[in-house]
Amino acid sequence: MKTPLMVLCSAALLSTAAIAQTDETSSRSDKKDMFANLDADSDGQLSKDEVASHSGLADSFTMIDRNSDGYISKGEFRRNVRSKPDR
Ligand SMILES: [Ca+2]
Ligand SMILES: [Ca+2]
Repeated sequence: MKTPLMVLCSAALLSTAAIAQTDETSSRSDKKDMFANLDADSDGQLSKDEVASHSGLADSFTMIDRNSDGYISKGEFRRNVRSKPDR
């Protein structure tokens, strides 16, 4: 049974999600820019050559490349940047 309360709840959830998404987007855009800047050939992955200019990424390349395909995908990149202590 669908009650108006249900609709209100989902609307509230949706707006909360929208707010959270906005916050996340602002902090995420930096990482996205960084990824895009490093991704010289714009294939959506970072090769070792592409991260060579970024010593932090180059040093931990094999660690970031979780599936060991020789490339850092956006997901791998994002996970690394997020879990990395900011020091
Ligand atoms: Ca690339
Ligand atoms: Ca990979």
